[in-house]
Amino acid sequence: MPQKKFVTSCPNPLIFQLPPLGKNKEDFLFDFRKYYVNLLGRDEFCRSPLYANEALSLAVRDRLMERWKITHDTYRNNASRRMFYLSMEFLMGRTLSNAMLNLGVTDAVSEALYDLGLEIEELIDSEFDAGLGNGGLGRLAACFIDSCATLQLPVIGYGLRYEYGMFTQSIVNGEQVEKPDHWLRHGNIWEIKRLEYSLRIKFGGHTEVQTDENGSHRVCWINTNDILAVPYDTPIPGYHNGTVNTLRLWKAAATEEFDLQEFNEGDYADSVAAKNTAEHITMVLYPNDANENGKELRLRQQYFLASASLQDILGHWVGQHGEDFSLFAEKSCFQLNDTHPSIAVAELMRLLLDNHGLSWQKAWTITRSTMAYTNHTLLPEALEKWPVPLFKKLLPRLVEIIFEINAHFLAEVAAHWPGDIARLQRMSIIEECGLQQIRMAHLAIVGSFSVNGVAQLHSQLLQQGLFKDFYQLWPQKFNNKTNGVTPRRWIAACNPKLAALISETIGEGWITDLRELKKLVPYADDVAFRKRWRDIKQQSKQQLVDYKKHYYPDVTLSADALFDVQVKRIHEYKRQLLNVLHVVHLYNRIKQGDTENWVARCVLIGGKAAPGYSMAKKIIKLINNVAHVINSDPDMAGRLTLLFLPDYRVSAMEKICPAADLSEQISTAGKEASGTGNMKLMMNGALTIGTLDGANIEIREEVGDENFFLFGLTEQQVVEKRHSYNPVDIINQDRDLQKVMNLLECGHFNYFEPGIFNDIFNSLKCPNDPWMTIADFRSYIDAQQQVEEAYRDQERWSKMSILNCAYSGKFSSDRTIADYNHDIWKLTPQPSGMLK
Ligand code: 26Q
Repeated sequence: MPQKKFVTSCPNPLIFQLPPLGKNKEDFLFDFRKYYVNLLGRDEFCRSPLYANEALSLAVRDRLMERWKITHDTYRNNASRRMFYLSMEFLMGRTLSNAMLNLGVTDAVSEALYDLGLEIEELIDSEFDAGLGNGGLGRLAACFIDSCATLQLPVIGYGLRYEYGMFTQSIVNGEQVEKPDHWLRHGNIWEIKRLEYSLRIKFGGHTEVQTDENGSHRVCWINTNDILAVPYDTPIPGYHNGTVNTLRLWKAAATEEFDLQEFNEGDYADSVAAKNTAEHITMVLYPNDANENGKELRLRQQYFLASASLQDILGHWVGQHGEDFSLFAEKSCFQLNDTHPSIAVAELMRLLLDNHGLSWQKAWTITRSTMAYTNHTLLPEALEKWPVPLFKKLLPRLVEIIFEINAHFLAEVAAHWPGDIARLQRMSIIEECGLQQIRMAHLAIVGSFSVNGVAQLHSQLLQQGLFKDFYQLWPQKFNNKTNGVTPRRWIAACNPKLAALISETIGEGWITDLRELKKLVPYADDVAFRKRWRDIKQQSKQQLVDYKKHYYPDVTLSADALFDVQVKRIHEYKRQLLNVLHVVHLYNRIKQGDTENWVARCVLIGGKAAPGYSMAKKIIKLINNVAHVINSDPDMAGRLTLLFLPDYRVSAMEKICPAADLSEQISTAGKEASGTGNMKLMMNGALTIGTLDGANIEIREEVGDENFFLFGLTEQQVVEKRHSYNPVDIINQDRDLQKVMNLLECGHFNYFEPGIFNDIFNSLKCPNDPWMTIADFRSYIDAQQQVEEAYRDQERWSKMSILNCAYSGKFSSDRTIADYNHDIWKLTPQPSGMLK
């Protein structure tokens, strides 16, 4: 059945030539009223900030729209090379304040709202986070597309429009309780639905070889159950530059005739149910959890993203160039955000072979010169594999293509290492032992011209360990791209007072060239500057105290305490437990009266546990139980507080990082690929206590070891010590540690819940504990002592804080993106017109 045509004729281009909208206070006053009163039908008696937020967002969006169109036209007219960032996650957080900042209208809007008796903060805070990601990887994608727009690179982000994002977390009796995150409940004004660009995605069915009129063979994938992919576009503004790029997210919907057919057969209820099944595909974001591995729906999601995005891109190409793909590789490039979208390698082959009639050789040359793959983890359980039978049932044509790719690839390996059967088995895309499985990382490496890790150590470990065979075969494919975060959201928007002080001192250049923060170095020795720096930190801490009141109205907290922050997903390798051991150690010291020159400390821990990760959930419970004992003990008052901040998310981090004094980056060396929270905290003047892991190593290199609290085994020592690791011996030889373990194990923190933490204690004491927490206890405690010493001298601390910010320039995602572009994408910046 032919698809409906939505566009019947070309409208007159003159209708697009509207005069540019103003960005003054009066312009916003006018537009705000227009939307609030005329469109939304509200008046001065409406108390909900949601409508004021919507009216303002519409006014801001209008300014994005005009720039969006110009950018779009520029890219089309210049026919420049483009990059497509494929990611299962885009953890965007809120949009309004970032859009105002990048458009340069924050002040005008604040003044307009002030005249109306409205507070900009309240409107900003009423927006729901777009939580379409788990953590680091998803937020990285969001920072990257911000930087691409700021660098004016022709980039489109492709992802999924999950109906439910990352679950919201509340704490009941110390335990995590998950609730679905229905973030679209009140609509989403930032997205534009583009039904006219919907595409069909095939699932199931079988393949057949057919002969066409020229006598050549073509594989047809038939009898499929098709699902519609509907695109929703979100504008991504660059900073003060007029560029507005696109984030295109796909929603699954039932195809119309599919319903109709069943309807004709009288299965009305079934046809409605089928519509529902179709929509399941983009219903919910999968949590980052080993237990969710191998789920059929996840594979459907991955293919849905890859197929919709590639069809969209190829369709566009054909619209411009016809069926001539000779320049396609020169003009396009795909970045795969982990293996999650790596089925794109096989899907691009399928589309080029079956839909566009290219030869295998031509299709493979294009695929291999357009795909680039980023790895984000070394943890073996996170390496995706799919059982061949499942793959065959869902995507029969793709399995054929993957096996053919593998056959060609193994021939190449065999030619390189004749007779090395073990190597063939290790490198094969198909794992043969037991149930046949498809190794997605191998598919990604074989199908890409570039493979990168996300920090120096991580990239090095990929080359020497996990992907060693591939590195030996293709050393030139491998490279490092140390992560970064956008300074617009992570300093300018979330810490406006600090941003103003920095700009007043060194100018505004740092916002788009973060290395300029180095100009702050001399001011670290300026007493007056240090005082202003400290005052701003103090105000941010007070704001965080007010924020936490919402969750803990009864816990008193002084902004004078050292704010010691660990916020990230809860995982054993991130070692929130090591933090807890330290807190219990401090508790013991206070109880013993060892409080001379005591440094008051507030330990803040936040993060979500994957719903199926029971150990992580127990860790949350332990943190809350310890917090309860500490926070209700009068001996601790003014000395030690422990708080678990519920529902950690992007908008929470925007309040937390300006207030942090100490950044806890304490993973077992070799396990955290990079980390990006470490960078956000550093930029906001927090000092790091950390292991030599991920990007911590580079942070320390930049800021100097005298401004970083280092502890713990190195990655090499972790590997070496593993065989002889005996945590019980270590406990027995360390009085402090013994006391900490005794107190924990005697049930002091779970008096009425006996035994609930036994799994945790046993894992700590197990010689096979992969995270070797006990091994790092002593050096961690010593490093924490040095933290206290430094904090006691507020002048010294302020100096170190300023230097941490001053040397954080490397960790701008602008630098990361410039590196990707220089080494991999090779795009030319495309400034787009006069409107800034
Ligand atoms: C896999 C299978 C089934 C369901 C979900 C998943 C899944 C989802 C998300 C697996 C992994 C993720 C996310 C991983 C992630 O966030 N990794 C982090 O990436 C950051 C950006 O590079 C790094 O800074 C962190 O070190 C890394 O842990």
